[in-house]
Order: sequence, then C-alpha cells, then structure tokens
Amino acid sequence: MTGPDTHETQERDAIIVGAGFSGLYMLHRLRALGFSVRVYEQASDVGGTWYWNRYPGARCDVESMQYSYSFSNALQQEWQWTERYAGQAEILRYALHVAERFDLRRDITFDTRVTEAAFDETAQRWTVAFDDGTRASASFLIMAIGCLSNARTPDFPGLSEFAGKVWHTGHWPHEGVDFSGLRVGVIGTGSSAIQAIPVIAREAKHVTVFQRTPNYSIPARNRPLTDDERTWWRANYARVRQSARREARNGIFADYPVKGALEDDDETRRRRFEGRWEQGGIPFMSAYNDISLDESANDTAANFVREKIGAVVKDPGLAALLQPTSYPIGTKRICLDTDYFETFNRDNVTLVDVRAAPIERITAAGVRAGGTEHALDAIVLATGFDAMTGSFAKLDIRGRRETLNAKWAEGPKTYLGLMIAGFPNMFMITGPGSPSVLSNMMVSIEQHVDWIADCLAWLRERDIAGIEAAQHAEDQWVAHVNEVAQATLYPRAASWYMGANIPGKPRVFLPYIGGVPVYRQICDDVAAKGYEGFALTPRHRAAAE
Ligand code: N01
Repeated sequence: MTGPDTHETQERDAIIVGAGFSGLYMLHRLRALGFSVRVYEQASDVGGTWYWNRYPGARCDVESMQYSYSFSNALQQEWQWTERYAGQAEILRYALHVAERFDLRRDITFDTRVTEAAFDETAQRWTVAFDDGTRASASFLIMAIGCLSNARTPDFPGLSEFAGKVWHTGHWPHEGVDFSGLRVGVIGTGSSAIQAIPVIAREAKHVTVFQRTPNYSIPARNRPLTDDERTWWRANYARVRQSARREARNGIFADYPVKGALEDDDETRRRRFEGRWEQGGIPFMSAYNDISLDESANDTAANFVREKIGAVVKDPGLAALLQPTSYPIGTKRICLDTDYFETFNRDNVTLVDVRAAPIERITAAGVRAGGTEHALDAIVLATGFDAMTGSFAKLDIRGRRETLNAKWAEGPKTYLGLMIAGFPNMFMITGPGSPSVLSNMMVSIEQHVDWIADCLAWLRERDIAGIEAAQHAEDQWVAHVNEVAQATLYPRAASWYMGANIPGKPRVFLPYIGGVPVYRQICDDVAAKGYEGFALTPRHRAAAE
C-alpha cells in the first residue's frame, strides 16, 4: 500500500468506516469501553443514508418512534419526533443531535474517503488508506458503510450529452432543486421514485415517469404525531423495544399475525386487508403470517393492492400499467407512498412503459424510448443502489490471502453477516447474510454494534489479538442463508435483494431472511459458546508468528 504516513499514524484499537447510525453508535460503545477509536467518513457530516438521500419526499418507511436508537433511555424520552414517519430533514437533525449529545464528532474525521484496507498478518493489524494519500492503522476494522449507499447510474448511452440537469436521488444537492416550470423525467419507480414523484409533480410543469417494473405500494398515512401518542410510546418503550428485538421478524413492533391468509373466508380477509390498508404502512404485509411464503396467500394480498390501484387511477389502461403482476407482493421491497397512484390522474404526469418501449438513449433534448423522444429539461435518476456489496466492491480490501472482490466474485460469503473467513479482525455492521435491509435497520444496527462491542471486550479480557470466521462456519452460514431464502417467494423477483438490478452481479439472496429474533438468538448463542465458529489468536501466538 502506497502513500505517506502523516497525521494518522497513531495506532488505534479500532477504525470505523462510516458515520451513519451504525458508525455513530459503534463509536459510542467502543469509546465507553475504553478503546481508542477513530471514525472516517467521506461526507462532511454524520447521517449516512440520511445525509445523501435528500430528494423531495424522502421519508423513512419505519415509524419514527421505532426508527430511533433504543440504547439511551434519556435520548428516547427527550427526542421529540413530529410525524408518524419522519422525513429526511428530521432524521438528519436527529443524527446531528446524537453526535452532539454524546460528543461524538471529536473522534470523527470527515471529508475523508477510505480507498484501501489491507491486513498485515505479522502485525495483526489493518492499514487503511484514504483518498488524500494518508493512512491509519488499527487492530480492528469495522465497516459501517451502509447497505444502500452505492448509488447506481445505469449506463444509458448519451447521458453526458443531455443539455439539462441530471440528479440521482441518492446524491441529492444540499441546496435542493427548484422544479417550477421544468419538464422533468423520472427514471425508475422504486421506493425513492414513489416518494419523489408526487412532490415533483406538484411543482414541475410536466413529469414523465419512465417505468420498467410497476411496484406495489401501500399508503403511508403519514400525519403529525399527537402528544398522547408520544407519551404512550415513551411510557411503553421498554416493553416495545424488547418485543421488536425478540418477537418481530422484521424488528418492527406491531400486531403480529397468527394465522395464514387462507384460514379466513373471503369477506373476513378483505376486512382485515382493508383495516391494514387504512392503518397504512408496512404492517399491511403482516396481515397474515404466510404472505411471503405461500403463493396463494400472497395472491390474496397482491390482488387486493391491484384492486386499490385500479380504483384510484381513473384511466383503466394507465391503471393496468401501474398494477404489478410479474412478481409476488413483498418480494421486491414494499413501498410506502403519499398520493403516488393519485398523481397519475394529474394532467401534467405521463407514464412511459419502458418495458414495452425501452430507453434507447439520452439525447441532448431528453430521453428516447421506443422510437419516441420525450423532451425534458431535467432528469431524476431514481435508479437505486448496488445494494449490500456495492460499497465494499468500491474499496480495495485485502485479507490474508486474497482481495474481498475476488472472494465475493460469485456473491458475498460471510459468517453471520458479521465477519469473513480470510479477513481477520474485520467486522461488518449489517453486512450481507444478516437481516439488515429486511428489518428495522435501527434494531439490526444496535444488535450488531452491541455484539461487536461485547466481542472486542471479551477478546481484550482474554488477551486475544485476533478473531476470524472459520471457513467451515462461513460455508454453513452461507448455505443456511440460501436455504432459508429458497423456502420463501423472494427469489422469484428480479430485485436488488437478489443483485438483479446490477448487470453481471451474481444472483444470490443478499440478506438473511430467518427473522430478527432467530438471528439474534443465533448470534447470542455463538458468543455464549466462546465465539463458536471463529478462530481466535492469543496475543503471544500472534507475536511469535
Ligand atoms: O431503488 P430501487 P430505490 N432503465 O432499486 C429502475 C430503500 N429506500 O432508490 O424494477 C429503467 O428500488 C428500476 O426498475 P426495475 C428501500 O429499501 C427506502 O427506489 O429494476 N429503469 C426501479 O424501478 C428501497 O427498496 C425508502 O425494473 C431502471 C428503480 O429504477 C431501496 O432503498 C426510500 C433502470 C430503482 O428502484 C432502493 O430504493 C427510498 C434502467 N436501466 C429508498 N435501472 C424509505 O424508507 C433501474 N431502473 C421509504
């Protein structure tokens, strides 16, 4: 690894990459345990996903009272969430508040991007290189780089020739965008687009939506939180948080389903779906416990949503284009919206089906699809992310024998989504092979951070210098992750969960779908058995080697 040793030559216990919610809490935990830690962050401030994704309408799809840290009761009692689902600006304010409240900034270096990381087997240390040519080293490397942080721009021919402005939802300008008077093209109809389109359509002269695959979306029913609601959550936090961790498959406290969709007759089932539809949000998907497992059960939910779309969108031909039919509901990430389908009733919104009329190229004047040129002043790319592995692939990470890119050439291989065989002392927070994106990220982040912090303290007590996932444990975990995914309907969709949105990316199911409680128990048991499945290197042996 080249580059001068400059200001960061000091030897630390741990380097954390990323100052989103995972990196912030990791820093807090390790510092409290007396470890010397430094966080490196490419952005100019904390917040991770919520720092970058500032597109109009950006909002979390987990309720704010649950999409928040639970580690500090004082914090959860004092923070005043204003809406049922917090918008990006409020979540970012929360991240900034946490950084201030726990005095985290003094151990974070901003505007510094990690480019390489290499494990030195003799020293049992990681050396990390930055984009400014400096380096740092530490015993442990903790990747807190997020699951959806590598924004993807498809390789559209002619994109650079477009005369207007182009923005990606995942890299939105801080100063915002004024759409008034503009003819705007939005490419993509995933969660980001579904949130952005209604807001842009209210402002722009015209919006042309380029849809390749229609999406299932549930009304968010966002609204201000009442004092009574906040009081209830605060009074019940201890029980609710515990339930989210230990009972909820997706880490979201809710009314958990106890029966399958076909156990109810048609009318009862419709009433139940109606109730969840009116309530709004992700809990629609847990109206029954077999929607993601059983095709017939799934059909009942999918049909219900298709009917709702048909009832909202006035033009039947347009409604048909917006009704998903090619994959089971929920097998692509379910979307939440505010007036998404209603927006297509507006005179200034046009839908272009790019499955039937593919995008051929971007021209100076707009987008040409199926032989028709759509004239535009601006393009919004809501084309998603190279999920879960993309942020790792950008870095040159070198373990004991090989690079991570070589190791993961056929898909990510991890033990518990926490560590990788051949990459000692490197942890991932919500890495591939863990529940991560299938769960309330806050719950999964806290679980991983606590597990890693406890592990480092345990190693220190025993004077153990190295920990590495054993190959056999990793092989078994990878097989288990795949086996559990194959028992569900998820692999049926060409989703980013499967890596299907990136040409050439191996098609493997990236997160662990066994559920948050089961996964937590597995991790706890592994730790209780002295970190079963990990090879441990005592300090004296490491020194002799
Ligand atoms: O990205 P996506 P996203 N030509 O990958 C289309 C989280 N999130 O940023 O489906 C034409 O879902 C692509 O089409 P197709 C959440 O986990 C959460 O919207 O591949 N179209 C798709 O329609 C979410 O799932 C929140 O056929 C192309 C779209 O672009 C994840 O982030 C908010 C194309 C990409 O959709 C990602 O969401 C926002 C091409 N070449 C995001 N390439 C909330 O909390 C891609 N597309 C609410």
